[in-house]
Amino acid sequence: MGDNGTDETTAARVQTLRSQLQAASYAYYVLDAPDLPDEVYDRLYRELQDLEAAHPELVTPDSPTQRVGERPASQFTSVRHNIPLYSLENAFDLAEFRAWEDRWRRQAPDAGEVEYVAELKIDGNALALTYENGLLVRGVTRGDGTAGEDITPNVRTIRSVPLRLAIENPPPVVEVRGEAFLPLDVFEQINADRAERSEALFANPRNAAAGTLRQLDSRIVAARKLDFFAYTVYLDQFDSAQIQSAPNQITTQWAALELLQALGFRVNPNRQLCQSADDVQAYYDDWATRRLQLSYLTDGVVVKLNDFALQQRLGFTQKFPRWAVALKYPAEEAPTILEAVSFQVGRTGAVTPVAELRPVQLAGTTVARATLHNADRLTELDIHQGDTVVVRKAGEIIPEVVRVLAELRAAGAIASAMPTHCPQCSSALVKPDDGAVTRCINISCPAIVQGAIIHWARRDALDIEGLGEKWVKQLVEQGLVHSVADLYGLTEAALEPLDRMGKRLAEKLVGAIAASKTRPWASVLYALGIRHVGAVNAKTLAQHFSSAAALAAASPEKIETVHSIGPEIAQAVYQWFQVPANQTLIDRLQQAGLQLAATEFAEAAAAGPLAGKTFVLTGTLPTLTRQQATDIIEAASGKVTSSVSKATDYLVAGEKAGSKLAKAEGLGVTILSEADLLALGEA
Ligand code: 3BA
Repeated sequence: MGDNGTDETTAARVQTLRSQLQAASYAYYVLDAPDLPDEVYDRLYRELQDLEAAHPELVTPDSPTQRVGERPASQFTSVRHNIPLYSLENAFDLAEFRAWEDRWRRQAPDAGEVEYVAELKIDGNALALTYENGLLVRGVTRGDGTAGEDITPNVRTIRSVPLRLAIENPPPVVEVRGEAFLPLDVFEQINADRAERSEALFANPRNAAAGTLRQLDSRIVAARKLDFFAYTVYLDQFDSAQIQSAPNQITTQWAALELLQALGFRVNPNRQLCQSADDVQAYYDDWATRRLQLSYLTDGVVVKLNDFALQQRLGFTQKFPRWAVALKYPAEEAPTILEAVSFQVGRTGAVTPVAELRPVQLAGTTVARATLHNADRLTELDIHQGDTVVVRKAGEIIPEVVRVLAELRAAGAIASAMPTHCPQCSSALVKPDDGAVTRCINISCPAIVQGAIIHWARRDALDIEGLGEKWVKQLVEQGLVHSVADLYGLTEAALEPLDRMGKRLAEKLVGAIAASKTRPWASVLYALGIRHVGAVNAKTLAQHFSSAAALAAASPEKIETVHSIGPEIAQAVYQWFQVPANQTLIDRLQQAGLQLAATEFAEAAAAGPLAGKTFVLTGTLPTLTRQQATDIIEAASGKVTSSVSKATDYLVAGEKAGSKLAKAEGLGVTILSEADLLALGEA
C-alpha cells in the first residue's frame, strides 16, 4: 500500500488498461482498422472506470474515461486566437485556379517549378486545438477567425482527437488546426431521430456538426460521433512574427501532415503531392466523382504551395493566405422528370408543395422528392406536370427544385397550383397577403392532429417513450385518436390490434402515456404547441402563471408584462385560449390528470429533499426509464453521476445490476429499489 491507500499493482494495472484502451481507440478511430473486439474493449473500459472510481487519485486528464464530462457547461467563453484563422480564397473552376497561379507567380517571378499539396476540402467546421506539455488543454471554434468559442469539453469527446500527443518530449505548446465533421451516416441517423420526434431537421452535415459543437452538454456531443481531420500544426505559437516561419525542422506542408500523423491525429489519406498545376487539375478531375463515395462530405480541393519559405514570401492579404486556394466543385445538380406535385401539411397547418420526381442520382444518394418551398416559389417556377426540372443538393441534404426547363415542356401540360382546400381534410386553406405560408386552420385536420401528437410526445415536451411517427400515424388513421386528450383514454386492448403492436408494446405504451401525467406544468404548456411558445417561453410563462386557468384568464396586456414575452407571443397565447375547442382540450386534460398547475412538489424543488445527495443508477428499473429516474432525482435537487465511488450516497439498482452493485455493496453505499427512490423523492 502507498501512502494514499493505492497499492502499486493497482497503479500499474490502471496504467496498463489505459495504454491498451488508448491503442485500441487509436486503431479504431484514427487508423480505421479495429484490432480489439468491442466486448473486450468494453470490459477493459469498465475495469478502468471501476478502479478509477475506487482510487480517484489515479485519474489523469488523458485517461480514456475522461472524454465525457459529467455536468453540462452553462455557457462557452470567447477566446482570442493567438494566430488568426484566415479564410480561403475560392476558385470556382479550373480557369480561376490557373488565374490564381498566374497571380502568385507575378509576385514571385523566379519561383520556377513548384510543388503543391492537394487536400480534399472537408465540408465541416474549423477548430484550433492547443496542447500544453503534450496534453490537450483547449479546443476553440474558428469564430470570426480572430476569436472563437472555447468548446474544450466537446472537443474532448471526439475520439480521433488525441488527449495526449503521441510523442516523447513534445514542445511546450503545440497548436493543431483542422476540420471537425459528422460522417454522413451519423448525420442521416440524427435527422431520422429528429424527424421521428418532429424536431427541425439539420439542412446538412456541416450545420449539424456546428450545432453539435455548440451543445452545452458534452454527453450529447459524445453520442453524436463527431470526427476530425488535422491539416495545420504550429509548434511555436506565441511569437506571432513566426506565423509564416517554418516550425522546427518542418519546412513543407507535406512534412507537416506527416508530423500530424505522428502526433496521433487523423490526417486525410486522400492527399497528393503535385509537381505542377496540371497535376492538381488531374487530382481535381479524379476526385470529382470519387469523393461521392466517401463517408463524409467534401466541397472542393484545397491547394497549398508545399514550401513554407515560398509561403512566407507570398504572405497574406487582409483575409487570405496568397499561397493557398480552395478549388470548389460545382453544387450537385441533375435534371429529372417531375411526376407529380404533392402537398404536405405540417403540425402548424403549414402546407408545403413537394416535387415527386423520377428518381435521380445526386451527390451519392438517390433523390425522389424535392421541396418547392411555398406558394410564391411555385408561382415563380411556373412548374407544369411532366416538366423536366433541375434539382440541386448544394451540400444541403434536403434537395430543392432550382429551375424548370420550360423549353422541353410537352404541349398542353397542366400547370401546378396550390390547392384551395386541404389535401388531408378538405377544409378551405388560408394565405395571408403578407405571408408566404399557406395554412390549413382546421384543428381537427388529421395531418395537424398527427403533428400535434408527435410534438406532444417529444422528449423535451411530455417525453412519451415509444410514441413515434409510425404509431401516431396509425392511431390517427384508425380513428383511435382525434386529439392529444384521446391518448389518455387508450387501453392495451385498443392498441394491441394495431399492425406490429402486440401485447408487450401496448402495455409499455400505455405505461409511457400514463407517466406523462407527472410532467410539470411548463412541459404541458410547451407540449400544447401554441405558436411562438417554445420550451423557453413555456417555462417563463409557467413561472408567472401558476396554472392553465390563470393563463387562460389573463389579458394579452397582462401576459406581455412578463419579462422576455413580447406582444406577438402574448397575442398568440391569448388567442389560443379563446378558441372553444382549445378550452375543451384543457378541460379534458385536467380530467385525465395532467399537471395544469405548478405543484408544491415542483415549487419545493429549489431545495428539494435530496439536496446534496449523489445517486448512481444501474440495471433496468421495473417502470421508470433512466431519464425518468434522473428527472425525479434532479427535481428533488439530487445529483446523478455515472460511476460508484466513496462519494456516492445511493445506488438505485434494477434488474441485471452488474459490477456497480457489487462495488456499491463493497463501499457500504445504500442500495435503493425503484419504490424506495419514489418514496424518497416525495419525502
Ligand atoms: N485546409 C480547410 N484553411 C485548409 C491553413 C489554410 C487552410 C482552411 C482549410 C488557411 C478543409 C479556412 C479556415 C482555417 C486556418 C483553418 C483544408 C481545409 N487550410 N484541408 C490554408 O479540409 N476544409 N480553412 N484557417 N485554419
